Amino acid sequence: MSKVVFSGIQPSGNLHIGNYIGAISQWVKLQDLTESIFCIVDLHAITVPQDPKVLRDKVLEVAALYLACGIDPKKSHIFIQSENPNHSYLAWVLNTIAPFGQLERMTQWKEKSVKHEENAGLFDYPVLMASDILLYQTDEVPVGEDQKQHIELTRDLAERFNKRFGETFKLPVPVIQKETARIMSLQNPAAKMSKSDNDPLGTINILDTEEQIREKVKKAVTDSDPSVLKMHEHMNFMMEEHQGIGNLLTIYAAFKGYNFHDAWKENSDKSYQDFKDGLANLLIFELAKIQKRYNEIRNGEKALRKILDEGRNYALEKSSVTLRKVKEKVGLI
Ligand code: ATP
Ligand code: LTN
Repeated sequence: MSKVVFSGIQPSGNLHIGNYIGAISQWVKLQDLTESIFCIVDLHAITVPQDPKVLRDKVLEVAALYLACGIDPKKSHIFIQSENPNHSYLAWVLNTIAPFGQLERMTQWKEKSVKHEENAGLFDYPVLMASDILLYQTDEVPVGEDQKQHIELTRDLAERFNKRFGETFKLPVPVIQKETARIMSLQNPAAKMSKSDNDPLGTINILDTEEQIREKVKKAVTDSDPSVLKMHEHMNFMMEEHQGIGNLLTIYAAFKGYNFHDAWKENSDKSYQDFKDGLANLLIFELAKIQKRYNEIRNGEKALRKILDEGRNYALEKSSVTLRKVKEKVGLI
């Protein structure tokens, strides 16, 4: 039996190259080898304020981007979280065994609760995420580094439940790529590239125009020392001491399909300006391919809706098997 892979992205803003490199590009590789389920997690997105009209459109945008980036509906199942009520049902049950103190220690909660108005949904976010994963008896969860803590919590909740009520859930493991787990902001290389960054120059979105990409790469922070690119070839050192330039090399490597060292070798003789010109051209070329496919998919939304309907039916059927077990164990029938 093949492994089950589950992952998701919130439709809470514009998808950026960090989401693509850290998450989606891994999914594309995994879908050939596993039973893959990819979700658009709209219930998570509403834990911070969203404009309802924009949210509705963003859900379709993210779905179309999954496909445009290479998720193949013949190999993977794609669905919208809120169309499968089993997720919120299991979240409620898991809430009753989730330790308050552990939820308080979640980094994402600490960061988001100061940025936004606190609400119980934001606090409970990781329990809903655990439900997403556990409902499908998931083996592997391909994500960026920032989600590792949430998957540890998911495992803890599964173990607690299994111990208290008997074997019910499989324990999932995170799959995190070493070199590309954390793409940093182009303006503040100490912070991760993020949909919710207030500085638009820090983030390159998958649907950015050629002009936007050129401007953002041109203005990206590099280093006050002009010889860094020539002198330092080791990724760990670069990411610790010269994060700006190390991050740009990581992005270059990801879009070329190289490792960090090969990207360094190809660019080490260049000035920052020439390297940036090459990086901008590469991003424009690669993102244009995704954008072309994206526009075709958005122009044929009936086909997209059909893929999402099939995904929802599959998700409902598969998750209902686990939820039935949970209800029986807890005494809810
Ligand atoms: P937000 O700012 O709204 O929290 P985000 O940009 O951090 O959003 P998410 O929707 O939280 O993006 O993440 C979707 C997936 O992309 C997750 O697997 C996450 O780990 C990964 N990811 C997000 N940002 C990066 C990044 N900068 N580098 C690598 N992976 C990332
Ligand atoms: N919390 C994740 C999004 C997310 C997710 C999931 C990822 C929700 N449910 C299940 C993997 C598996 C985030 O903020 N990136």
